[in-house]
Amino acid sequence: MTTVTYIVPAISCGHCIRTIETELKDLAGIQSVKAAVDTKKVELTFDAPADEEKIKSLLAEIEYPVQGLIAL
Ligand SMILES: [Cu+2]
Repeated sequence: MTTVTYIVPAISCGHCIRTIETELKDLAGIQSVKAAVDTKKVELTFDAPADEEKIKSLLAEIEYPVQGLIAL
């Protein structure tokens, strides 16, 4: 299992959080998603077949592009 934390500056309210969490949970392999308005971060855990490329393209498609990765 892999854990990543992304910076997603477009997060601005609870609706953004719900959209991001709902869309990402539909992606095969995603184990958990936690998005936060105050920090504009999305923390994810995933296994194959999900990978960072798929996650980032999905977020870009729904207008929440990833700006950076917070190294653990
Ligand atoms: Cu919003």
